[in-house]
Amino acid sequence: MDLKGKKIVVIGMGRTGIETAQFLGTRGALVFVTDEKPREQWGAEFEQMAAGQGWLIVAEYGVDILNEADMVVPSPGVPPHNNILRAAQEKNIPVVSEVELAAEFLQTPIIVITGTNGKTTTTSLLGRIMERSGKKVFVGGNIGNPLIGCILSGEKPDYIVAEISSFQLQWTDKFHPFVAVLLNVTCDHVDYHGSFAEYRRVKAKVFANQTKADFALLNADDGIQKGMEAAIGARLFRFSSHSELTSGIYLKGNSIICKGLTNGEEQYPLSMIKIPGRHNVENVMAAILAARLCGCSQEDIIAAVADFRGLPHRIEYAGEVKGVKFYDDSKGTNVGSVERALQTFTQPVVLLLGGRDKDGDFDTLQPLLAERTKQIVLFGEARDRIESLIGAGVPVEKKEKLREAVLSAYQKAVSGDVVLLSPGCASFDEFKNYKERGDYFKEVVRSL
Ligand code: UMA
Repeated sequence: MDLKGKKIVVIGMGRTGIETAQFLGTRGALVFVTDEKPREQWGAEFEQMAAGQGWLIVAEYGVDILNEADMVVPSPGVPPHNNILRAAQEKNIPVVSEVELAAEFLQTPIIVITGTNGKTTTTSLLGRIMERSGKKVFVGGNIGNPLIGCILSGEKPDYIVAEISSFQLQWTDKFHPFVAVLLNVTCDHVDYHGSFAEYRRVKAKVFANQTKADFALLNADDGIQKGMEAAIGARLFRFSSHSELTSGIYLKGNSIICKGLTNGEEQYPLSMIKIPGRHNVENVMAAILAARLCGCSQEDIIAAVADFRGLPHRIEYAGEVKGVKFYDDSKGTNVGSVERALQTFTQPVVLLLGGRDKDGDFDTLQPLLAERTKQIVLFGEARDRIESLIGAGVPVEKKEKLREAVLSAYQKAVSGDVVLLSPGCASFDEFKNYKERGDYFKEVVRSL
């Protein structure tokens, strides 16, 4: 792709937009940048990048920015129903996501981890396994650092391990991973994509350009993925925590068994996994398969998995007060992740649920809530909607803010119970992001 002299619009001056603009500038494009936020709020990183650059033009946020544009690169957070994006499509101006642009210029095999839940854990673990195996690896994407940054840094990794969200897949057409892992698909981001069906369609795009030289790794236990298999051109491997497979990787008793990669059968001890829950066994199995396909040894895999203690805000132990254990699952921003978190515990759970709603299908939680929770404390903007969906099977309390909700949850708990923050919603009604919400939760717990 020749970018020299092209007029390219970049929407959103967050991390992705800033690095994309910078990259386009280095390739000789004329870059028009815009953001719905006023310029004073774009931040120091933008000012630093933009200082004295003749190729960069700050333009007003609106459809006029498209005049004479050759291409638009939206930040992942800009929804497809955005006015500027709609107008670009009407004018037949290509809309291209940052990951698609980056992949065009990267000569490195890309291992993609996508799915509704478990992406960050699996991506981090796979990165660690690769490093343990002596491979040079760039770990990026939705995990926090855009892929385009790999080009800007001048690094020449052996592999790119990328956490890719549905937002990043939205505007892809040619994106072509060497290995694509789809961990699971449950309802999420309906407010962004318009429907669950559209979200599923976008997720399946990760396989769209793969060929027989590539690998697609699917979750055999996920019914939604069965419907995707027919259209996949890559070699398929599956993972399962529920049933034996003739080819792929599965859990059997206290072992993880991998078949079909080499002539024999490989076994990994379940005890090597230090992060809790069956969902994490699935994440580990997916990482093992991907790592083996990239030439990592069984020995290095076992050592890296055994060392991996998980990530903050993902069912993270947050302390104990008078026999009540607290867990921070602030990253659990959709209903599927609440389900996974609840399944991790055998003790009675007081569940903190709420925040900013993403049109989650909370009604589907009813049986699990009845089975695993003794009390639900709803908080934040979504509290009334969630209450109307979860039924009357479990006692419910409602609080406006997280702090009051935690205090109330603690009052309802007795020694031996678990208080779990697994909100099933975004954090933006009260916090900057899920990290801030999780840190605040831990602070309140410490103050008890
Ligand atoms: N903006 C507009 N118009 C809009 C929407 C946003 O101008 O309609 C502007 C905002 O004012 C802001 C900028 O766009 O200045 C923000 O863009 P962004 O939200 O895309 O943020 P980035 O900083 O570029 O971060 C993005 C991902 N954010 C989202 O997908 C919302 C980050 O994932 C990712 O780590 C980063 O790129 C690097 O690849 C975050 C996320 O929440 C963690 N992801 C979602 C999730 O995991 O559920 C998908």
